[in-house]
Amino acid sequence: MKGFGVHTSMWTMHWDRDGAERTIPATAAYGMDFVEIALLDTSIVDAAHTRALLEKHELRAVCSLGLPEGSWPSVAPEAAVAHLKDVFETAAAMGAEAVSGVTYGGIGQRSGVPPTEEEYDNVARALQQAAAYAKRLGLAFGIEPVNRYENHLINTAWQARDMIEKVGSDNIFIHLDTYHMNIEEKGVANGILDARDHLRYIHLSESDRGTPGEGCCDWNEVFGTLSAIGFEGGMAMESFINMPPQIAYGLAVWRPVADSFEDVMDRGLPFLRNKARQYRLA
Ligand code: LER
Ligand code: MN
Repeated sequence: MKGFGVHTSMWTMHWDRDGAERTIPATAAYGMDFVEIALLDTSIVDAAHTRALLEKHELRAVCSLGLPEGSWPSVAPEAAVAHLKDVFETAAAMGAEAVSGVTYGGIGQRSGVPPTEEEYDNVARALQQAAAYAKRLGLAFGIEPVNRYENHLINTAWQARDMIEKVGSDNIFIHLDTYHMNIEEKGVANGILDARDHLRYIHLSESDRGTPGEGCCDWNEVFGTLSAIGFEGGMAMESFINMPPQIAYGLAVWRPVADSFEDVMDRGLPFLRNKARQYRLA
């Protein structure tokens, strides 16, 4: 993964033929290098159709998801591996480079008590099997720490690093998100430095999930630290404009995060591109 991308939440969270047809040409028209496809329901996906559209518009793709209840690796590792294998097959058939996100649990999964060693052992075992399957399909496999209100297992870059070292597979990587780091890290630089050797992907997401540059994320710290570690991975703008209710619930997004789609694409995206350029990341 390399360059600048955008999450499909800008256009759709429903990846059927119609969603793909609306999203891929629009993403290409904004000059993106890749699109991040939310792969929440593989049964509605026409992978060959997506692949053809990606090729036509010369776009690369990364897929992301959070696991549904019933397939949470800490409590149901076998079901988690089965779910991830199905996602990997669809992602590979589309021609995606990686599958990432809350691949170690659910968005909104919380046990109500601190994580146990048994939960982490189950997660590590499931991720190890999943990573091996992803590798056979030529996919990289990411884990995205999210804030404490969305999941109780992996909230910081350091915890993600611990998990990756426990799993030990060479195609697994850390995927950070500025929104979550702004809540959980003692400074965004700390998160990036902790992830460092394993960091291959980052969500550029404002403190309120709205228009980048108009919240309280410290973007100079974000891009300055990425530049200092020689980051060469993918940077995906993530702003939740298009939210079906079941996703909004997990993310706790209860009001529009920006006045319009144009606010994010026409003001937020140039802001991020300029910052990346300022710090010699683009
Ligand atoms: C969820 O909060 C999030 O940041 C998404 O990227 C999860 O995949
Ligand atoms: Mn994210």
